[in-house]
Amino acid sequence: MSETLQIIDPSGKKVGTAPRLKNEVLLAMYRAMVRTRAFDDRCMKLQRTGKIGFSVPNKGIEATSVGAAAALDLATDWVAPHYRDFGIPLFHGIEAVAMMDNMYGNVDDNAVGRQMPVHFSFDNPLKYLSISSPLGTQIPQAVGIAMAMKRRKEKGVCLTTFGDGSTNTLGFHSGMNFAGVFGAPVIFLCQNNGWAISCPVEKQTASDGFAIKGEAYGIPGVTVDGNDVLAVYRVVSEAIKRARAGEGPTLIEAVTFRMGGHSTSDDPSKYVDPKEFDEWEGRCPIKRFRSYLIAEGKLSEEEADAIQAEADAEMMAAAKEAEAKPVPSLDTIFTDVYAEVPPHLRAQSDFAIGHYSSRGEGVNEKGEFPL
Ligand SMILES: Cc1ncc(C[n+]2csc(CCOP(=O)(O)OP(=O)(O)O)c2C)c(N)n1
Ligand SMILES: [Mg+2]
Repeated sequence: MSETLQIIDPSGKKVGTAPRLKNEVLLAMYRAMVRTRAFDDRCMKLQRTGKIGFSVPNKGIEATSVGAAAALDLATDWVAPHYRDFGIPLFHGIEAVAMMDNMYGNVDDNAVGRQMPVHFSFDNPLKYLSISSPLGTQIPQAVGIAMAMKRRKEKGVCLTTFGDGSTNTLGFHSGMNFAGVFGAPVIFLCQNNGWAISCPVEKQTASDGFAIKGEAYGIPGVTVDGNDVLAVYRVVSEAIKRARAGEGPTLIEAVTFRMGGHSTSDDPSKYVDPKEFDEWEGRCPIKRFRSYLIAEGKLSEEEADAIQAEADAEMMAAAKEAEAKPVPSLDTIFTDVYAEVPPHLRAQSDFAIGHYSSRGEGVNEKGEFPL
């Protein structure tokens, strides 16, 4: 494995040259990491109490998502995201309630409940593609976006994020090859979190890490400590600089760890050694950044505690607000695919709506169609 860049060690000590960032940016990064964990924690509780159907644990990944997000210039840059990336929209000002609307699939969810929870679709200004479940599909999409910007001589770059397991998809290979040949301004960020569901990294690939995979495509590969937000910020910023200067793509491997199950449908105690969780708890990205900011005099213990309390309250309120909204109306099942609903779908729609009305079981006071 190539050398792993680290700027803050697990105890919070500075061991490398920190990027020059204003205090307000450092604090925005810290706040986004804490909010990411709070959003994740709230969603896990909502799922366990039967309020939402599904979630994807983000615990442990906060520095990778937020460090990368902070390096982007939203005026020009696009994101083609992985599903385990709550920190990118949260850093970039998407309101937690908009994300909760998707978790509940309520009337204000941009996908009006047609997607699974965690598969967000946001409005601009965040140039953030909708999340799709098939692994790796976002990678060639990112290359296409980047190529379009290059051909139009625009300044933008596209960041795409994906997991270690996703490097075994056709999308990864075709995307990397195309980007290497044509010099697309794209940043490939692989979150190596140790697992693809229950398949460990050693059983996914015989190569020495993931960054080295860039070599075969003529793309520089860099390895970074994915639990060190400043190191992630630095490598992504450098990759963006190269891409903007016309020097082509970079593959970044962020080494991190999934501090939970694959999803709420998974039980990691069946296959992850509990010692691994203990070890990685000692490398917690949030504790590490907090200690660093306090040691540098940029944050006090009291301020850090207040940020935590605010984030917990924010996510609780967002969940309450999303939960109080009605579900989408039944007719939305048939809209938004065709400009004009074709006759066979019109007939199905009339039947479904008529069925409920004739049984006197139309929309209840919450706007639901009870089965
Ligand atoms: C093309 C495709 N194959 C298989 C799956 C089933 N699947 C869903 S998530 C997952 C593991 C992905 O692992 P990784 O890319 O490392 O991301 P992580 O979940 O660890 O963040 C698999 C195999 C899928 N969604 N799409
Ligand atoms: Mg993984």
